[in-house]
Amino acid sequence: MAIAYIALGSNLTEPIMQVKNALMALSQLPETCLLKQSSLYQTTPVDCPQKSAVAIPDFINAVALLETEFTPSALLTALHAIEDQAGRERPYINAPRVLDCDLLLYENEVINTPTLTIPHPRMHLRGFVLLPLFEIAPQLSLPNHGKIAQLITPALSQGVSKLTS
Ligand code: PH2
Ligand code: MG
Ligand code: MG
Repeated sequence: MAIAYIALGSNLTEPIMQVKNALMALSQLPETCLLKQSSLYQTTPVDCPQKSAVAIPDFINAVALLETEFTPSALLTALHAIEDQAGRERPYINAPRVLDCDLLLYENEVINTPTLTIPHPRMHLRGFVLLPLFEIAPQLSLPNHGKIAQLITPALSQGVSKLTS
């Protein structure tokens, strides 16, 4: 069994429901156990191009910890299937989305292929990933980037707040 961390995000079509449904879908994957899930967080969009006068909606983000028999590439395929099931469309880079499921970490592996980069290349900079990840794995160290406790300080000012309900 391998340990994997997954980031979930949504800013379209009832994002809270989308992220909750995605957590349920992760818990139902075969040969996989959902060990931990973070709270849901409301987060300010980062690096999202605004294509019209309408403001980009805030995101709902969360992070999950899985134990799985899936290989990294099989897990990636399963995550894409969960996104497709939610009706994900990809009109342009970082477009608003009903659901984004990103594979952040798989064991301590460093993987660089055309379709998969682990650790996720921007996770060490992004509060919407780091704060929920810190909630469920405060002792974690990221390959190449060190302890999460040290990474979260600059991320605290990025507009990430835990949902209370
Ligand atoms: N995802 C992105 C780009 N920007 N910003 C927030 N707040 N939350 C996200 O999940 C997010 C983002 C690319 O996947
Ligand atoms: Mg993403
Ligand atoms: Mg993605």
